[in-house]
Amino acid sequence: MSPTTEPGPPGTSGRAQHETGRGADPSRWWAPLLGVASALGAFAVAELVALVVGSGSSPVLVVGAGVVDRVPPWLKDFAVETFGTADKTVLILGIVVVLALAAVAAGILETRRPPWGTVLLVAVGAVGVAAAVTRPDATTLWALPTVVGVGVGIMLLRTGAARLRAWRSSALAAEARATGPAVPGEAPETPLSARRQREALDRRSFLVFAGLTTVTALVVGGTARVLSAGSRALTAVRDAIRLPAPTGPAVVVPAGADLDVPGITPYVTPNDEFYRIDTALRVPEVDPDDWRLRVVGLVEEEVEISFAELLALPLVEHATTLTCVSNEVGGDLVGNAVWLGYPLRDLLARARPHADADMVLSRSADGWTASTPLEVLTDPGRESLLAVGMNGEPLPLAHGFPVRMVVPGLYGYVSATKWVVELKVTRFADDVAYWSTRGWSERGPIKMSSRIDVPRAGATVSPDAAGDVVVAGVAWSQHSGVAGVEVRVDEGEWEPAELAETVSADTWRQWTWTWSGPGAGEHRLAVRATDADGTVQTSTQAPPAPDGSSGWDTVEVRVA
Ligand SMILES: Nc1nc2c(c(=O)[nH]1)N[C@H]1C(S)=C(S)[C@@H](COP(=O)(O)O)O[C@H]1N2
Ligand SMILES: [Mo]
Repeated sequence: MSPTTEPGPPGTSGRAQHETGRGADPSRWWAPLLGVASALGAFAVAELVALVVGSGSSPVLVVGAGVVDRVPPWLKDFAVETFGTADKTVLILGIVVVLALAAVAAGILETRRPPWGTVLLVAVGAVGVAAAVTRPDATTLWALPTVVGVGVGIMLLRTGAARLRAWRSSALAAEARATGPAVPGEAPETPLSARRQREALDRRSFLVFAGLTTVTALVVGGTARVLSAGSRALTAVRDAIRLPAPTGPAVVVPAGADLDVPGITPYVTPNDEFYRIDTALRVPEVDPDDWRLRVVGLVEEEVEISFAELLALPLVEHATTLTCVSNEVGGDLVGNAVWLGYPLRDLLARARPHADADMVLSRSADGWTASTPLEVLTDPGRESLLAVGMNGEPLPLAHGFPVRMVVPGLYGYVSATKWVVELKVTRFADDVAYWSTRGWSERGPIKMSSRIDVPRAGATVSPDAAGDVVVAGVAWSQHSGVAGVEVRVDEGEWEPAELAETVSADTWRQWTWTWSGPGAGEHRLAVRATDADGTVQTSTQAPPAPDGSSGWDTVEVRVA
């Protein structure tokens, strides 16, 4: 951006410029860039204000969150299918592109047809404010980053546009004098050198302004972003927490839960490898000192507890395999952990739900909701937990710190509320949860499933010295438990696999089967499970929506 180079498209011929007389118009290239510079300024200021107002209030995030909540289910499914867990990044990029186009338009409009650029910025700002104040966790203050940001953006745009127009007219004047008749309204005797000087001054005035705006915006915005990585402070709070030991027996994972098969999914999923699914564009930051859980609705007595009170209650440990309803057959949106928490049935017993209640609508700090059947949560035979610990540590921030729900046997979208802050005892007839209004079933028991981990699909395998190929994987049927797994080669007989140990009926189990003397060439392996009730996993193929995928996992391999 050297102030002495004329920003024109390379290759534009000088003759054509002189003929049309518009070649010297600097606003053609600088007006769009002015729009972008002003937008950068607006965002830098907005980020700065968001630092004070709260980490969730930054304009791009609130607009993104608004989009997440409003996209039609088919588009959401398409995004997840196409981009997987990168869908959030793609969404943010999309918003940035739209905003950049709006900024370019604002720059051109404000230069050519003032005040239409200002009007456009006000309109974009209005969308931002609407998105901010309709966030479930927002206060009216959340409008502030957008309002102040857009205000500053408009000032920059108007100042810049005025300077650009000045430069434009002096550039055109110099150009006209150089190539043809004098400019109307200007004394013909103004020497060309004076006009050139005038143009140079106007050019410098604009370019210095645009350059300073851009550099300042980048520095201020960048600093604000770095400072807003406030989750670092919360990480420190989390690291300082010492969870109490369970009052009941601790979960001891026997060595036999993990088979000695390279490439098999471990029985307990390490926290940093655990799948993450939620609608949050930025992980909600819930300070345990501020955290309260309220039990409200159809109850005899409302209950409210703090984090310290929760930790002081008798906590239990239980291993539960979580599964996402969006998991495809053979997919990896499933993980197993040892959870530490307080039984939800005990908490609900304190609140004494009314007899006509049949559902608990749990709500997170960021306004997401899940509907869980009340009878599942009060079932004495089921360890539904208000969890604070995951595999011996406080919950990771992304997995619901400081407190989440974990319910054996139900898909996450109807049970596993992270950053949970409210339990509303209600009725399915009266309330609907987040995903139930978006094409998913209001109840979501997990479907029995099994997966082949080894060999990988498409692999070429060679039998070992004994002429065998090891086939292995995991199978789950939470709360009933997996009692058997069978494997089939091509369309042959089902052969029983060997099952690893487990610590509860609420977790998956590893399995392995020895494929003896496979013939060379292409083969297709299939797996199916049987639960503790003797039910065999269905072959009927179903997609994830509306209530979970089904069918047998199959992999094609080549024996060489
Ligand atoms: N607050 C909140 N909790 C949530 C969700 C969410 O979007 N927001 N998603 C649910 C879904 S769909 C699943 S599958 C599980 C995933 O939990 P994980 O990310 O710890 O694996 O969280 C559940 N809890
Ligand atoms: Mo999910």
